[in-house]
Amino acid sequence: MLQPKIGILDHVAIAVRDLERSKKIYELLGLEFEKDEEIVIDQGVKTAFAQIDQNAHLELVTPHGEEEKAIHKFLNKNGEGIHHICFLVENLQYAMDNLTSEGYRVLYEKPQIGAKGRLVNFIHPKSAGGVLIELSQKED
Ligand code: CMX
Repeated sequence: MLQPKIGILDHVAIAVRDLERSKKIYELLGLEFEKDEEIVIDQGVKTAFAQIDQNAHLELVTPHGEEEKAIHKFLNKNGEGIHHICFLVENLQYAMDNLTSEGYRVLYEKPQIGAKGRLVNFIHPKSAGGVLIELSQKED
């Protein structure tokens, strides 16, 4: 199978307890956060994005809602810190099939709707050297 086109870093996500408080250090370092924060219901998170360069962003991500989702669990276990990295792919289903056929553990059977309404999926950290990797389908 041909290699999927993976390689453009879209964002590094940091799990935080308080978005506003956590923005400050990055603003002092010159990053500017998008005015609108986004709630991603399916993931139980609220996010704030800041552009770093043409492709890459910093994402601050915090729990939203009552349900105990992945980000709650991560914060309870590890405290604040780097949560995942996200790469853009041309075709998410293709990338998922390719990774699965190579023995990697992709979390969802079907692409999910993530931040910015993009199709996303994740590679389990236990099959990716301890790093949670998100794949996000590039917008046209
Ligand atoms: N980075 C690295 N390792 C992680 C991790 C992370 N973010 N989250 C969990 N782990 C590790 C745990 O520490 C644990 O390791 P040990 O067994 O050595 O203690 C192991 O993975 C646990 O795996 P698990 O029992 O399968 O499941 P968890 O309940 O801890 O959930 C995961 C892990 C990846 C399945 C879950 O976090 C998930 O579904 N993530 C995808 C969705 C997501 O992260 N959403 C939030 C962000 C959304 C957004 O930004 O839009």
